[in-house]
Amino acid sequence: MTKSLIAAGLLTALATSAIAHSTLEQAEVAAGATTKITLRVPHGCNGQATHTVELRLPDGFYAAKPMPKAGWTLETETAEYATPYEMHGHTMTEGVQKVTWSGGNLEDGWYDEFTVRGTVGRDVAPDTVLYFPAVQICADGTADWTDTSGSHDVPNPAPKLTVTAAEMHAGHGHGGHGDKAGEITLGDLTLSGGFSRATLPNAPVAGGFMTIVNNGDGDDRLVAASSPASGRTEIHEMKMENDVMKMRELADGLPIPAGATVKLQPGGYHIMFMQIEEPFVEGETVNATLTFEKAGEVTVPLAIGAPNARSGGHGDHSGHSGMAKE
Ligand SMILES: [Cu+2]
Repeated sequence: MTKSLIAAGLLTALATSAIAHSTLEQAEVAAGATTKITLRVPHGCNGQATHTVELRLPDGFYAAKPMPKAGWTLETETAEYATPYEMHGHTMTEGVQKVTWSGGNLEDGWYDEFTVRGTVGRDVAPDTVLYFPAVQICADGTADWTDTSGSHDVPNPAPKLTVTAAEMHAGHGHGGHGDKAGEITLGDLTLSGGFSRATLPNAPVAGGFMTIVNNGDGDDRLVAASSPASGRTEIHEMKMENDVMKMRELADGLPIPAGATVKLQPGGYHIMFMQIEEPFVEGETVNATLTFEKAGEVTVPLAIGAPNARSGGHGDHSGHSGMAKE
């Protein structure tokens, strides 16, 4: 009786370990996006502890930076990209293509994650599957996750994610010369220079900034903003009142008069991301969907700069802001 129970338990354990593959936490990423990929390692090699994890990065995944892990030695292999990548006006021809974390001890009964950040090429076609083959090395064998056939029937499928269509023309990538980079046209409006700022730990709010030009003959008005990154998104202004800078919501929205250039900038008008769930990380992008009374709705990618960024680094050629302080 006791013996058969143990046997049944063993069978269950074996079955479970055969099903639990190493996979990526992320299922999808937009072309052109800078993203974190997280390799999840749910068990060892046939019961043994994993001491080394190797992760290969696919063509189409650029400017990769691995995250170090306490207790593990981090090594990278740099090689030429099969397809060079244009970023910020220069061509990247090589970068990290393999990451190895070694010297660790991840017991079979434990779970851990291994992280790399990188950028998916803007030219990678939607529905492309990027494979990140991984190998776990144990004292006496390996668990490999290197099959890139896409078949569901193999015992060792490589971790993967699917590329989705690029977000709207962001301030990165081709397009050559700065002025037009990151410009979005929506009816009579031109939006440019969109950026946000990295948040400090535990800060639940962040600002969104850009320049909006109304090239038309009619007045318009920014009436609403939303973002997948924030629980609530408002349109705010900052104003000096009795020597104190005060922030308030513009309940009626922000007027964009005919022919006017309206700047959303630190210390002035801004999009306010509130109840943000995850910190805004410098180098990543946050999307804000803006609704205008006349021009309609548009999603604007905001490049996340340093916590004290004054501009997006692209497309902000405006000169003096008039409000140097916040
Ligand atoms: Cu605000």
